[in-house]
Amino acid sequence: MAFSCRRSLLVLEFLFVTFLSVSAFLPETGRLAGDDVIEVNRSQREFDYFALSLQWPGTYCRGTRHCCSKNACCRGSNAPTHFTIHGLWPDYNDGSWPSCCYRSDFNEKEISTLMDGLEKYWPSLSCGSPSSCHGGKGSFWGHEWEKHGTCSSPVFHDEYNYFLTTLNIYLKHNVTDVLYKAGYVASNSDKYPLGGIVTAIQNAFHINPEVVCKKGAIDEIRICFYKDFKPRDCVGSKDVTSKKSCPKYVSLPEYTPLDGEAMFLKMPSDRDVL
Ligand code: U2P
Repeated sequence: MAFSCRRSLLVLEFLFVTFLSVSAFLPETGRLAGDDVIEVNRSQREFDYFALSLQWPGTYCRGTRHCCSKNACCRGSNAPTHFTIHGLWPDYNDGSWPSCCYRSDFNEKEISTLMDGLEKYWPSLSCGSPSSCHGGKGSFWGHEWEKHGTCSSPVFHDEYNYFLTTLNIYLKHNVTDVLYKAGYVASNSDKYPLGGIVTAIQNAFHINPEVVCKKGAIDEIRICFYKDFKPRDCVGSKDVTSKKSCPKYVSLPEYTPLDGEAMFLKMPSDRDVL
């Protein structure tokens, strides 16, 4: 009797140890706010810092050929004239970054109370539908949440906090205003020294930003933060560095509204056109 009891205990012990060692190699699953079951991709280590990437509509919208309701470039005189949010990206100090860290399908309902702010400060500047992490296509916000937001753990665990905090950080660091006060205003004729633009941001936030250009025009400005959202220097990313992509004198193009109505008349349905 004592022997069979000890044998059962040994079997249980063996099963327990086996479970522990096997589970160490399985994707971690757990429950997050909103009761989502998550699968964490352990192969991507925790990020080092955040980059808030801002896009300049004057440059981005020059590439718009067709209109649709979701594209803020198509808002005519109401189109954004300030830097808008591209995304809040968890990054590594070596210039690379994690992406699509666990499965959490974007649910717009979770951020419905933030819609006004998101439409104004974080609109899509394209009619395209970016790919989501797990197959298929989705909205710009869905793409940013799934690709970057899911990698921002342990700072954020849910969509709502990711989008809310990004809006707050953006509103606290008004790059458009900083450049405006330093005399760098949207213009289709003037060019500005890249060094002057960088210095204006350095003076305002005491950090080195990253500037990305397209055809001599400012395309994006990135400002970076520690995990507690204190500003810090950005690390030039592997593919685009300010030195590589920007000339010494850059433009900050004015937004020229498309003939939106004519575009809509030609294309009555919101066709996805990249
Ligand atoms: O720079 C081109 C694209 O690479 C992604 N990117 C870039 C820098 C960085 O720190 N993190 C990052 O993800 C961006 O991809 P997206 O979010 O647009 O899919 C960026 O557009």
